[in-house]
Amino acid sequence: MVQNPMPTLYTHPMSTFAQRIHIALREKKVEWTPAVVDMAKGAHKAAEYLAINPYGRVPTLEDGAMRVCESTAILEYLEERHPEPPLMPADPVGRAQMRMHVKLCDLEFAGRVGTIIFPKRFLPRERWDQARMDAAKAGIERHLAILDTHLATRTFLAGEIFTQAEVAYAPFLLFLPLMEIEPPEHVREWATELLARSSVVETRPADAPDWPYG
Ligand SMILES: N[C@@H](CCC(=O)N[C@@H](CS)C(=O)NCC(=O)O)C(=O)O
Repeated sequence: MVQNPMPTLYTHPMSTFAQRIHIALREKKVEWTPAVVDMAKGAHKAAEYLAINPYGRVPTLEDGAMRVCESTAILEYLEERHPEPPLMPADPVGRAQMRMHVKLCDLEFAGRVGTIIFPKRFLPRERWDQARMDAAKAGIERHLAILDTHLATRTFLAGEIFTQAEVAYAPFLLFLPLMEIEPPEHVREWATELLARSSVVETRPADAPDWPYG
């Protein structure tokens, strides 16, 4: 039996979390096989996919007998499997900073972005929970102010190279215009640069808004 040497990525073209993996695969020039999960038809909650990822979410990466879900764990796996070009600083301090920023992205930013953009992208207005969306927007603005102070003295979040931290942020920064959030100065400069990177441009969801802050 011929073994498929390429990893399979369970994904969806509109998924922000899956875009992280598409960016990393392009940065690292890793060949992969797509397996699009038809989320609009509920395929992510069907038994066949739940056998692959019991949480019914994308992305999931399958590499030989190995299967891993959770986008940030997949990014770490790809880094170890394909270390070149690195998406991680070389030194322990830079790596700790990068991991901190990846975690803060999920804790302070990505979830709140989802709270706003999921209804805006996929639900009729009468089903929006406006109070919850407004609270999420205020939380995002607080977080971006903190990030702005950090970015005032640097080009990238950690180790002065484009890392997994930028990969984690990019798909969510793309939707700032849809959320009507104008980024503060240093976040704007950083985001403008990283959103223009070819790996990000080539993996943009079709409905991502234009970036008016460049
Ligand atoms: N923490 C997960 C989040 C993944 C996630 O929520 N993916 C969305 C698509 S962007 C999904 O599959 N949602 C379906 C659901 O939650 O039922 C990760 O980092 O991979």
